[in-house]
Amino acid sequence: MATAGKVIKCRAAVAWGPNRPLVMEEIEVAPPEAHEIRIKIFVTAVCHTDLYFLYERGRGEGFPAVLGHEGAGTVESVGPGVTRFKPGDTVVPLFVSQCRECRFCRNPSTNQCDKSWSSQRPGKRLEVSSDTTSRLRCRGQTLLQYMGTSTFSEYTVVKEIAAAKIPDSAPLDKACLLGCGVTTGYGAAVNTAKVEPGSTCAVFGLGAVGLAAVMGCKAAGASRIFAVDVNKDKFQKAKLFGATDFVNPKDHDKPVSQVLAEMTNGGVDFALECVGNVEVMRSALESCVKGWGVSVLTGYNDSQDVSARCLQFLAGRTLKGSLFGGYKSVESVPKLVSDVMTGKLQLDEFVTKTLPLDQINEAFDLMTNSEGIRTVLKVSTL
Ligand code: CXF
Ligand code: ZN
Repeated sequence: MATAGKVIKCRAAVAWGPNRPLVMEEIEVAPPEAHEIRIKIFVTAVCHTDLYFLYERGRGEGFPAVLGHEGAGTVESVGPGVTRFKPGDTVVPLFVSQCRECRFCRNPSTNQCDKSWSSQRPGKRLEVSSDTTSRLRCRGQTLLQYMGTSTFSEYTVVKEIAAAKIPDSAPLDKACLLGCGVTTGYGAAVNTAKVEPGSTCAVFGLGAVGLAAVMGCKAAGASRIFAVDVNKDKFQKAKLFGATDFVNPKDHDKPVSQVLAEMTNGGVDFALECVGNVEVMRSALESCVKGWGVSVLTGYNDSQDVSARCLQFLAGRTLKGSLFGGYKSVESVPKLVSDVMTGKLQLDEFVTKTLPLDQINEAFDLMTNSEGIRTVLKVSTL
């Protein structure tokens, strides 16, 4: 590649501060350093966590930054010591890495790689990489790399342990969704909750994560899948993905947990929270049946704590969390891409709009207004 070893000037959507629209800028992307790869991004989608960081969290730290963590593209160049990739490889950047060496990678029961962006910043919660590890600059300033990925840019640099190699023939507009939303929801059902055949499930929140969770419950053989959302327009799509029953909390004058308990003779076997709202997290737990009910939270909120009565746990309910659907990222994303390519995982319905990267603020507006599921942004051409 003619660009290898050189700084690349390219276009990116820059977040200069909270509660401000992104600005398309020319940025500089430094060459990858040891064990890093530089990626040309072709497509990226907007996830609710990007929106949360920019507009909902309301805090000033972590800027300026390049957001974005659902992307797909090809390797432009590799840094010293890279063994897993070569220029031209098709990849999905990963916000959860898999080094295969740390205590957590060696334990089959978790995907919490110790070298992940999230583990590198203990106590910092939803943050961006430190300025010494960012390879992005604009107008003389370092741009922080959100979630270690920064896919809202024509080029980005990630650690080689934070990318999955996928077939060149993979449909990239679907593959990028496996960088977060679909994997998070589907895996929360099949890996973390371990939904059982014949069981009853409730999915709270019917965005991309929730719909993927519905899909996961169906794939695991659940007999009834309750789709719960305050927006009735979401039910039609949930039905398409396998939901059998629909509950709008607004239609009832009692707590939704009570409504579900009455419909299931005491509560569901599995509940999945896919909103990121602490009240909904509590409700999901309370919707589980005593004795063995399992509630999994996938949503995120870093300013409010989740609370519940002790008796909920003493009565035998379990509350678990799931990051990236519990999938060990590097080895699992290629398998999920293969499931998309063979038709086992049908993701067409997730892509509700395609726009150029320049119109990224429109994609944020659509998400703010709960319109559609995922907007896929075309960043550059193959
Ligand atoms: C996020 C939630 C906050 C931590 C990183 C992953 N999930 C999806 O975007
Ligand atoms: Zn996400």
